[in-house]
Amino acid sequence: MAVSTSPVVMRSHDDGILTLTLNRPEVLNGLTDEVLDAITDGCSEAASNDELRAVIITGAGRGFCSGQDLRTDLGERGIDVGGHLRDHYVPMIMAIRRLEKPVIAAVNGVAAGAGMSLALAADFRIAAESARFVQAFVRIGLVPDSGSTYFLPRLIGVAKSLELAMLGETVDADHALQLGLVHRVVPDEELPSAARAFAVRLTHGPRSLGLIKRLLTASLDSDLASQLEAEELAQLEATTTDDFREGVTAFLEKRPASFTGH
Ligand code: LHQ
Repeated sequence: MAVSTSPVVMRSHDDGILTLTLNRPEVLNGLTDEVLDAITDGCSEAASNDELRAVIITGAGRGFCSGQDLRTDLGERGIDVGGHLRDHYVPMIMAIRRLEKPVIAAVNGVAAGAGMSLALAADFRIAAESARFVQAFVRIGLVPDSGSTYFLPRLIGVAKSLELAMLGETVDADHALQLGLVHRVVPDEELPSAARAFAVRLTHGPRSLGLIKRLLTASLDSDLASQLEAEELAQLEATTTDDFREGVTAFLEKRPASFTGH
């Protein structure tokens, strides 16, 4: 297992999985530019390294991510908040969505503000029983950012999204499961192994997993005709992969397929 440690995000890769662990537990993994850029860099590494086939994002300590670190000077007037969002938050969210490999948020504790947006940007959310989700923005007089206004209504509908965003109430893990915000809820101590088992399963998947992510991501903003066209192109691409050949051969030979991600 290769492990490299930075002060704010720990990176480890093992068995085709890149794990990014936000590592500022004293502020429940509040986001700074350095943290945001480290997550973006992690996604770039996952995109360029063929051996990596899934990414897990999680938090050290009792929090997943408390959103923007409010101890920085962002509250002061005159600070270029727009530039800050554009230069650090947007690249991180786009890197997660553009990465044609599955990204799993292992939500180990509170996910607040842009920390909740980060979890929503992932493809899968596995939550510990003690996980909580808070659209904390309104509590400090802000609007949801980092994609929350995009992902939330698509995941849970406009009515529930308005409620969460306007009331800023805390949603616990079971409620999040009921709402469809998370895929699984597991006991706290089982979260790392559950997230890992989920990721391992995906690392055995074919190259078409990335194409499926591309298509479903595109479908959120497109019409039927465009989507049918995108499916055709992606299917053409899928038929050129080694994994497609292996899938058909394995079917005909009545054995499980062994995919390489190519
Ligand atoms: C924190 C934080 C934090 C610093 C806990 N910062 N220290 C906005 C602005 C502009 C551009 C970019 O984008 C954004 C996006 C955003 O994300 S805005 C939303 C920012 N986040 C929040 O407003 C959440 C603030 N935190 C909280 O509401 C609570 O801490 C939550 C609900 C997350 C957890 O509550 P508790 O479990 O009761 O923990 P706690 O409040 O006691 O926090 C533990 C420590 O962490 C504490 O420090 P201390 O020294 O007293 O032990 C907090 O001050 C610190 N902390 N969040 N975001």
